[in-house]
Amino acid sequence: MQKLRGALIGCGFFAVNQMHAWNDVEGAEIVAICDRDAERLRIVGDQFAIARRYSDAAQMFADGGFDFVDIATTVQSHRALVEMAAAHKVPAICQKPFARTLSDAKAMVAACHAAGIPLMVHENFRWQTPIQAVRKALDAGAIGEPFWGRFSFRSGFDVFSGQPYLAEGERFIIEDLGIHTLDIARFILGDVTKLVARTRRVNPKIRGEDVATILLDHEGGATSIVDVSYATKLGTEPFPETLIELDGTEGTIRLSQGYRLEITNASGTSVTDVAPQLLSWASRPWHNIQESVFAIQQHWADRLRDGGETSTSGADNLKTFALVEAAYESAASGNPVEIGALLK
Ligand code: NAD
Ligand code: 89V
Repeated sequence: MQKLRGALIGCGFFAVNQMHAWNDVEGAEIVAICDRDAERLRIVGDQFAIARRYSDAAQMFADGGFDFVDIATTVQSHRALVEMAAAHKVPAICQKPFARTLSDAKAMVAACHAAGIPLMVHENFRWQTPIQAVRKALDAGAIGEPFWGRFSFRSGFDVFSGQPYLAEGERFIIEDLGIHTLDIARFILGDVTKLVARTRRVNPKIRGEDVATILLDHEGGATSIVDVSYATKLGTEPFPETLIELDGTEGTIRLSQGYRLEITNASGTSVTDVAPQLLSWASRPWHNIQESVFAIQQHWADRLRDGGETSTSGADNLKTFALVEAAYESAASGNPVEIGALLK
């Protein structure tokens, strides 16, 4: 089997995980990289022995010779780079947050659709082992019909040292982290019709909000809470675990700190360890995220080969991105926001 050849744009903090994961993905390899920062290009090129290096994405696309592009830059460049991929008919993966605005995100999906190329958002959190375990338990009917849920990420971890730009934006936790938690809520309980949100900034050294609480109505009738915080100082730091509580007609699921999955139903209570693997290149506490990076990239390679739709396609991600926009709108106005109107 000939390997799919990929090109990666953006050789920053997180791209190193993506490069390691591409080394492990069966059936794909990175053959070219691009970064406008010469030092980042050199570091990543040398670390992963990539000979084809570019400072300009347009030049890389013009030279071609790859089957897909992995866009690992920050949000400002996503629309231009996805549209460049569409113009060259190159299937594209784009990091989250997908775009700066929902209208940009819609334009990106439309451009790839018109070009006839697959587009996947690198929304990896739903690919984490503990999240997949919750989904599997629900699919197996372990708790009947879920009617209530809580998706919680509360931490005091210093994310700003690795990603200084997170302290600078007008928007912070919903756009950067809550976007994952909202996607998990959709993945577990289905699409959302309406939400209401409250936010605040506790850390005076950053510009955006670092705490958010969001109440969601799901299409299937369930109600859930998504609560996220980077201002929560706990005895044992849980970063980067998403904790889940689900109540169903036949039982309950609790995914608690330490990757402990407890399921209670008529058969009694079972407890399972759903900890992620520590991949050879991974390091704690990031290994949960790092393993999901491998999983989503393997999924991309598999779907690119068989022509199937990816779990977090651009079209799917519009429904997560709409929740981000709705949460900011609701926090600003104080009112609930209907999601259907945003997606029209
Ligand atoms: P970063 O600033 O460390 O790296 C971005 C790199 O892209 C920089 O080296 C920059 O020079 C380069 N770049 C930007 N625009 C470019 C362009 N037009 N052409 C070529 N190079 C360009 O950022 P990061 O922390 O690595 O984050 C990158 C993305 O990954 C963000 O969107 C972030 O939200 C996301 N991220 C995702 C996860 C996750 O688990 N899914 C975790 C961390 C970061
Ligand atoms: O996953 C992310 O997008 C990261 C972090 C986990 C630090 O929020 O930015």
